[in-house]
Amino acid sequence: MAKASGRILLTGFEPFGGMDKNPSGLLAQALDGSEFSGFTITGAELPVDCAQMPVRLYSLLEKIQPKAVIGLGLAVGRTAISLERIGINLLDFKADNAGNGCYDRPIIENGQAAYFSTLPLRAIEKELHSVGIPCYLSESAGLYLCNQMLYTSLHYATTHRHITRAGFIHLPALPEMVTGTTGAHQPSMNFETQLAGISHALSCVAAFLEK
Ligand code: PCA
Repeated sequence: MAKASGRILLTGFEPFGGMDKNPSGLLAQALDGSEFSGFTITGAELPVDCAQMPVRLYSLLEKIQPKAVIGLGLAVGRTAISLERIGINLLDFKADNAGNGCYDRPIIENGQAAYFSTLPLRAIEKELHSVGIPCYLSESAGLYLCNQMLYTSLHYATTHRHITRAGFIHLPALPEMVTGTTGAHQPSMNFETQLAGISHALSCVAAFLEK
């Protein structure tokens, strides 16, 4: 049997909301070029701008033609790595980095209400727990850019059959983000643990793509 090959697109986001870092963008950068079961990771950072984010995402998807796409994002307050189950066709937020606000706005006009993630979520959960990394399945990716990225990727995958798996993973804040004056009392996870967690998630996805 020929060895599996191809690309997995791993995106993260730039910092937003007045924070000076975003672990998701740092992880996408750190994992760019790495290999899992014959699949090469293309790591890229997306803007926190609801108009520009899809433009950048579509251009990456067209250029890279990945077999799977995994979005990463920061959700301050999450206690563990969270595997999002569902992306919904709705945006509702006050301001992104470009100052855009959205109120009760569909992501895709007349698009279906929601899509389920097609990542092997239970397998990823099991794998992370087996190596001692806290993680859980989450029922809401919010109504901001991360949900937009998740819904947009799953919608794209319905018409671009080369993408067989798509989904989104939210990350807790980094310790240094919650030890200043603003983040006190928030949970955190260090970068090395997040990196190990996302690496294990990528091996799981690559193993599923191989089948
Ligand atoms: N988190 C935000 C958008 C960018 C990010 O990293 C979110 O949860 O929607």
